[in-house]
Formats: sequence, structure tokens, C-alpha cells
Amino acid sequence: FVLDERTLERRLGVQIPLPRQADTHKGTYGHVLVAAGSRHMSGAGLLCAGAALRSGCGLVTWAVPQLLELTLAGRLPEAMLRGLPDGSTGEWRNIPAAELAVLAAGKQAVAIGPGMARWAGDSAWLRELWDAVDAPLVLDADALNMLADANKLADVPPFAAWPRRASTTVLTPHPGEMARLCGMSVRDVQRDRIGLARQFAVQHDVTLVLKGARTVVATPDSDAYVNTTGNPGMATGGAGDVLAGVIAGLLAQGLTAGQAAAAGVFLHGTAGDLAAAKRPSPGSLIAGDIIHEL
Ligand code: NPW
Ligand code: AMP
Ligand code: MG
Repeated sequence: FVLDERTLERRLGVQIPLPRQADTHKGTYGHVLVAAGSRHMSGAGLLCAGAALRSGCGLVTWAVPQLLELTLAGRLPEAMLRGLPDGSTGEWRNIPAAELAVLAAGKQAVAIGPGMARWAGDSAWLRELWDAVDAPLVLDADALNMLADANKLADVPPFAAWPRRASTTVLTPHPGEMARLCGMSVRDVQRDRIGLARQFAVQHDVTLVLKGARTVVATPDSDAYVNTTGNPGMATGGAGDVLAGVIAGLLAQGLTAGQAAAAGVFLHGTAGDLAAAKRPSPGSLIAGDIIHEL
């Protein structure tokens, strides 16, 4: 399906902008947990949590390695900041998965991965959260690398053997991450984007967002949507971190995984188009501009 406003409304039942009733409060719109950012990539967390806030959810808690907490305090005042014990490294590798699982309890959506970095044994860390988190889950960037690494490590079952989650899961790979997940080259990923995305979504029972120009959203029931919005100005660091936050923000408001992924991709591209139109050239667009336009 061509992913435009008409498809969103008629096929997916999503009205843009999302309706907001008068007699509601922040609890009505859901609480997102963002686990993103580390010592050298705190910006990825800032962008992801900031985008979740702009997507209309009621509350955002942003979890970071404890070393970063004081530096980041006040950078995103609308989000609640939680530093997790990191052995004073500023890295996620020392934070027990159980610490994050405790924070995830009671949230309506959880986004994991942007700017998290990779470490040996990371797949077991993610597998613990895969089982422990009850809420809809968005996995991006380094969380996707952890899934890919599961196919190589001896002490964790390959991703295909992981149990089905009770709730929904959205994966948001760019072609490089998709190549790692599928054990193939970027060229092969790009050869049949729709076919590969659909096959992966069905096989793994996830909603798969294969990013890039004309992002493909594939659902576990084998539907595929090709986005019509976005522009090459969005080929800039952090644009994907923003998308992960948008999708989590929409999930927290009660949209299904298919609705949230499709609407998130469409709105993220629309915001990118509005941002590009305001610049003298698309090349001067930066990821934070996309958040402003949301
Ligand atoms: P090539 O060689 O460039 O053509 P990585 P990353 C390929 C964080 N960030 N079409 C690409 O190919 C992220 O959240 C933090 C085709 C290359 O092989 C992650 O945690 C920021 N190929 C971490 O950095 C801002 C494509 O994928 C590989 C493609 C690493 O993420 C930046 C590169 O991917 C960043 O968001 C496409 N459309 N897109 C911050 N401010 O804190 C990518 N590739 O190795 O996964 O590196 O995406 O930069
Ligand atoms: P990431 O590589 O994770 O930072 O994600 C980049 C984001 O920007 C994704 O949502 C892409 O779909 C989008 N993007 C990157 N390049 C383009 C492009 N040439 N046209 C449209 N969207 C793009
Ligand atoms: Mg990315």
C-alpha cells in the first residue's frame, strides 16, 4: 500500500492529527520509557526522548547510565531522567538488565537502543528484557545489533528461536542494520526491500520498519506500506533516533504496532519535509529540526 494520509485514515484507521478529548489528562496518553544514550552518544537519547514527548504521549522517563545524569539534567526538562548504576563508566554494559526491567513496569511503551553502543554478551542482556518487558517494545540501533549478535553467540539462542512476546514489537533497522540482522549484504537488502521486510515481519512476528528513502513498514500479517514522505535532508545523524521516539510515543497512546509504525514513519517524514522547506537547502537540516516540526 502507498503510505499517505488516505491509507492511514481509511485502511489503518488513524486520524491525523490524533484526536484529543477535552476531559483527559497526561495519564490518558501513556507513559514512555526511553533507554538510550551513553557516554559518547548522549545526543541519541536526547533526540529519542524529545521526539517521544512531541508525539503526544503524556509522560516520558529517560533512562541513562548514571555517570551522565548530572550533565544531562535540565537538557530536556519535560522528561523524567533516571540514572542507572553503571560503575561510573557512562556505558550500558555495566547496567544489569533487571534495573531497566524494573523501570519498564507499568509503562505503555518502551524504546531501547539509540546511542547505546555494543558490548560482548549484549544479546543475553537484551534477551532478558525481551522476556521481562510487558509493554509494546521499539528496538532500534544498538538493540538491533544485539539481536543480530544473537545469531553469532553460543550462549544465546538465535533470534529466530526467541519466544513470541505477549505484547507487540517494532524493529526499525536502516539497511545496514537489516543486513546484520539477516546476515546478508546491504546490496542484497536493497534489492527487494518490500519482499524482505514482509518475510522478516511474518517469520519473526514483529512489525518491521526498513528505513531509507521510501521506508517500508511490514506487519506480521504480511501487509506492507511504502512511505511517501521524507527527503534526503534527513540523511543526517540522529534522524533515526527521532523516529524510534515518535513510534514509541504513538504506541503509548494506544495505537497498534502497525498503526504506530505507519503513522510514525509518515509523520516523521512529513516533519522532515516541513523542516527542509524552511531551510535554504535540505542539506542544512539537522535531526532536531524534525522534532521541532512534529
Ligand atoms: P555506508 O557504508 O555508510 O554506505 P551503523 P549508525 C549502512 C548512534 N547515533 N542505505 C552504512 O553504509 C545510533 O543510535 C548517535 C544503505 C554502514 O555500513 C547508534 O547507536 C548519534 N546503507 C550508533 O550511533 C547520532 C546504509 O549502515 C552502516 C543506510 C551507530 O549507528 C548518530 C552504518 O550503520 C547516530 O544516530 C542506508 N540508508 N544507512 C548521537 N548524536 O548521539 C546506513 N547504512 O554502523 O549501525 O552506524 O547508524 O551511525
Ligand atoms: P538512521 O540511519 O537510523 O539515522 O535513520 C535515518 C532516518 O532518516 C530514517 O527514518 C530514514 O528513512 C530517513 N532518511 C535517511 N535518508 C533518507 C532519504 N534519502 N530520503 C528519505 N528519508 C531518509
Ligand atoms: Mg539509527
